[in-house]
Amino acid sequence: MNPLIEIRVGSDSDLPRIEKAFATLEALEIPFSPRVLSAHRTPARTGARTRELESAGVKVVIGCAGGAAHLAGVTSAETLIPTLGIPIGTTQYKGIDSLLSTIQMPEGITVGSVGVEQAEYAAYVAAQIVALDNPALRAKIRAKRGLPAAVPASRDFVALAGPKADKPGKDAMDLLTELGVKDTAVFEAGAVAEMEKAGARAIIAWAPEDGLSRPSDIAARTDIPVVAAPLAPGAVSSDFLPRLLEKGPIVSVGINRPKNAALLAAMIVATCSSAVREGLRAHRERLAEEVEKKDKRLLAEGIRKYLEGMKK
Ligand code: RP5
Repeated sequence: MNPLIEIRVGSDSDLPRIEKAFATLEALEIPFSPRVLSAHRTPARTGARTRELESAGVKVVIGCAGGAAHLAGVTSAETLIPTLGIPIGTTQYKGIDSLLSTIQMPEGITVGSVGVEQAEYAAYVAAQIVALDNPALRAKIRAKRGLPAAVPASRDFVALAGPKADKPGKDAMDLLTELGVKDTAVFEAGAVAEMEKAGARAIIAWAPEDGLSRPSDIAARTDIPVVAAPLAPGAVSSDFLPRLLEKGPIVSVGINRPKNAALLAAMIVATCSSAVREGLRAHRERLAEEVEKKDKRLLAEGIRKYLEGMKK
């Protein structure tokens, strides 16, 4: 059977560190393909394989690397299938370097990261995405996770889970609509049964500093993939993201990136919807055009005039 999930590592030294991901997918009998593809040492091979993923029928890709952990990010830049990241622990920084370089993506290109070496959680989130249109697999995952047996039907719908986040919530909803996910709604964080009943294919859970456990509390009660959207008005302590990602299975986007949470949710929906996939494709093209336009203007105007223009 064709692999539905590709797990790529930056070095084979990463393989033993994420053994639980392989064990989890084997137990669920989900075909996966492990690859050694480095963002830095084999960029051409990595890019070429990434561009093949969609036509090869891969539904989710997981990038796993340590230190300057760019593998998941460069993967996401070249595909529209959901990209998850597993940061590997490092001796000097205890993996916070890997976590930050995996998760803190620029707006428009998104990675859903688990915590440092939380390989089992990454495997579960990937499995849950793959299972969205497969009630038998959903039932198997729900049984393994100790969730109620009834499998709710899902549709092209994204749930946004409280607390109220006005501007980020509006940004996320507007982008989801633009991408073709027309059906979205806001729920109280505790209303997990309602989110299931509504048929959500993904849940975006806001995580302010005083609500860091909210996404994992929701995920503990459902097999719908949960994307955490951390929000912080200013500087945060270095354990902000590790605390958010302590429990799973959840993935998170970078801090104050509600649009990246929406993008990842749309990518999850797009695994079942060609219309949303087309919306993502058009969005990606527009994003590239905007940056190209800036580069061309910079080349034409030179640095001084460009900087002057930026002050206006
Ligand atoms: C990263 O550098 C790899 O993903 C790995 O975590 C780390 C060390 O790689 P090796 O020196 O063991 O090849 O790119």
